[in-house]
Amino acid sequence: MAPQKDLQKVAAILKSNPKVIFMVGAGISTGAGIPDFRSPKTGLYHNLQSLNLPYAEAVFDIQFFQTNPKPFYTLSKELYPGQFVPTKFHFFMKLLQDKKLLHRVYTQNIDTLERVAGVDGKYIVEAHGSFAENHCIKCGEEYPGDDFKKYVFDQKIPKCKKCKGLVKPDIVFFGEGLPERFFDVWDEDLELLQDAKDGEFLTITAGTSLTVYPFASLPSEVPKTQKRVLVNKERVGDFKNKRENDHMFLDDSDEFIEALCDVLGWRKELDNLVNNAKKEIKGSETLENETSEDKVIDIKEDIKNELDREEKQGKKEVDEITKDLENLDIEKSKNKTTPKSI
Ligand code: CNA
Repeated sequence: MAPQKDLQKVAAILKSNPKVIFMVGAGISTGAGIPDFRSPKTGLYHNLQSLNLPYAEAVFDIQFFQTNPKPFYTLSKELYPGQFVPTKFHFFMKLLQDKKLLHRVYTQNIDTLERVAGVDGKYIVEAHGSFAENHCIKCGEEYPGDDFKKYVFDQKIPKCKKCKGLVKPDIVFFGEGLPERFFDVWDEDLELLQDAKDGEFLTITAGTSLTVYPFASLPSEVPKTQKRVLVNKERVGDFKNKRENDHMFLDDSDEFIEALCDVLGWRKELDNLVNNAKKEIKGSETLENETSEDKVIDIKEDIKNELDREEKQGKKEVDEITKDLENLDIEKSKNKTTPKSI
């Protein structure tokens, strides 16, 4: 639980109307039921063993994808946007937008939950892309989103309508460059940060292990004159060298937001945002009672079922082939006996 004294300091900063920049990762979405990469036991990497990958990151490796796209498509079905309700942390970003305090959201996430929570696209920089568009990795032709989604949910692998190449959503894989917008917008924001008065900006880094570059270097590039907050279950990256202007909360991101909003007197506004959005988002009633651990178990079960299905399918095919071979043998022996009988 975040110490009250530290929460009050951050609340006082927010009350002084700073421009807020978020730098976030998978940890802010675990409360929605989407596993992160690296958390022990619940992280995707821990649970990908069943996909028989040579190494866990291979599922997002462009070279591996070119030879075996199946594990990525198995995982895509689980992570596909539209199945999750944003967390309190996401709605806090929306609350800051409503209060005209939001300057930018740099996200490594591909789940689009910032948008679902109502944050305007002009504030968002999806540094690692998203499922919004898909392209052929061979000829670059765009692939229609609805067709792509259907293939993903049917667990089939879509092929380019033009050249039959493999199709991939515009998610940045290991071995690929980040979108230009990431570099352009960060250049602009960095200039603003450098020219700003002391404490004019507040950066909030949350739910990220700060291990994937170049994103991981953003907090370290924030000038020392500006205040930084870290909300993460562990101390990460540049926050291992604490600055004078830093506030660190080694907490669950949603619990932190609840506690902060209580101190700010914004809790009712936050809860209203959450409740109104939940009413609008289809299917939220069932998801509301499902914990993130339940969802991780669901994902594990889905992967297992998929593998069982494939195994059964494989066995069925082997049985059919064996039967065909047996029939062939019978035919052959018939053919062999026939001439004899002639
Ligand atoms: P990561 O490496 O898995 O790190 C997550 C961090 O968040 C860890 O330091 C955890 O301790 C921390 N954490 C986990 N849960 C919470 C919580 N409830 N409250 C506070 N902290 C928490 O993930 P990163 O984002 O750093 O890695 C970058 C990858 C992850 C990007 O390329 C993403 O595309 C990718 N990813 C995205 C999603 C998503 O879109 N939701 C899910 C899984 C992976």
